[in-house]
Amino acid sequence: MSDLPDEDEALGLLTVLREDGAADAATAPFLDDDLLRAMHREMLRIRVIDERMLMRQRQGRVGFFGTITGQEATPIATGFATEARDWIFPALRESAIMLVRGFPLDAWLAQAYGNEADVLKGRQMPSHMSGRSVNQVSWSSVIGPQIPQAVGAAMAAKLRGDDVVTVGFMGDGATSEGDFHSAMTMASRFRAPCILLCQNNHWSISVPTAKQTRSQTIAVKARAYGMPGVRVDGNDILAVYSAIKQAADRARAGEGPTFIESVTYRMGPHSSSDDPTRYRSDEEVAEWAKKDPIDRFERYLARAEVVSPEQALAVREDLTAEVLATIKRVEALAPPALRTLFEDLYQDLPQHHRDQAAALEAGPRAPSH
Ligand SMILES: Cc1ncc(C[n+]2csc(CCOP(=O)(O)OP(=O)(O)O)c2C)c(N)n1
Ligand SMILES: [Mg+2]
Repeated sequence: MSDLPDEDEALGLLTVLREDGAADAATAPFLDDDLLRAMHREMLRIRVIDERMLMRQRQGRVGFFGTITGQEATPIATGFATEARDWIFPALRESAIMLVRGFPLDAWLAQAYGNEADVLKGRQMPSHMSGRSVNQVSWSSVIGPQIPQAVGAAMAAKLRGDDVVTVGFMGDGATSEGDFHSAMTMASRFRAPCILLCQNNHWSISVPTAKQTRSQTIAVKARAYGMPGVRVDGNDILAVYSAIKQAADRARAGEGPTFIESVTYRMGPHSSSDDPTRYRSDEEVAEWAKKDPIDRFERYLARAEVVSPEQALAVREDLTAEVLATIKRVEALAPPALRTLFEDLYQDLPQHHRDQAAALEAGPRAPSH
């Protein structure tokens, strides 16, 4: 255990941005202004998408949508702190990494609508985005399996000598699953080049984290597996960026996995199917609203004279126009063609499927009496 960093990393809270917008010189990463502006833009972009898509869901135009409002810092930092060749194994709130990596917004939104532009042909649960072109697998709707999958992919990369790091995400609820234990054990034992990152947003649907575990922190669990556990302020994008960059460097240098607990808060409902007012207080939500990760970053950007409040507003307006125009385009597309029901399973379609396809093509028959 002697090679593990100070226990404080797992019990404390790595922070860069102070409430007043100043950055802690001891922990701040050196990032150039263009990168800071790009990070800000991406945080705002997913915020705007979430606002607009939740409205679309309420209007009945899309069946399901999961927002990440309040949790933007972790996925956006991941998008910038990892390399394009690294693989992402998300839980439920990391689809925005795809956008940072250049996945087109049209194609991304098409996966929320499951229409003809959806590369998954409407077969996946809506909004469970994935993109082969950007090395990101689908959301894991089942809680936990993506953690050992991320470890397995990292072990494979190591065996093949590929310079690839994998990032396996989970929520706080997922740390109570058996898959968490298997993944942590294997990752550490085989020094897999991966980052296992828990977004502790304080809730697993209606179960608060305090009822999830008696462990002092989630990060400290990593020590028992023999790997560093780092607890970071998940509403502080510069702190999360630092933690992920260091973990990725460690993994690439052959020093094995790192476990990160990113402490944040889910501001919105668990998904569009949830009503959080049934199980948590308005006061708690109001307290966290004051810690909004975008506001916090904007105070820093203004103080550092990188993005003024007026410029931030202009970026938001610009993004709103772009997002609305894209939604309009994607919404106008047709559902996947019916014949796609018969695709991708057989090389040669069996006769009974051909008969069914022909019947479908011919349309409904008049009822026979
Ligand atoms: C194995 C399994 N159990 C239960 C569920 C139902 N479920 C979906 S999301 C969720 C809570 C997940 O909480 P957490 O891991 O903290 O992630 P968060 O939603 O907070 O991001 C549950 C219980 C499921 N999908 N899979
Ligand atoms: Mg949670």
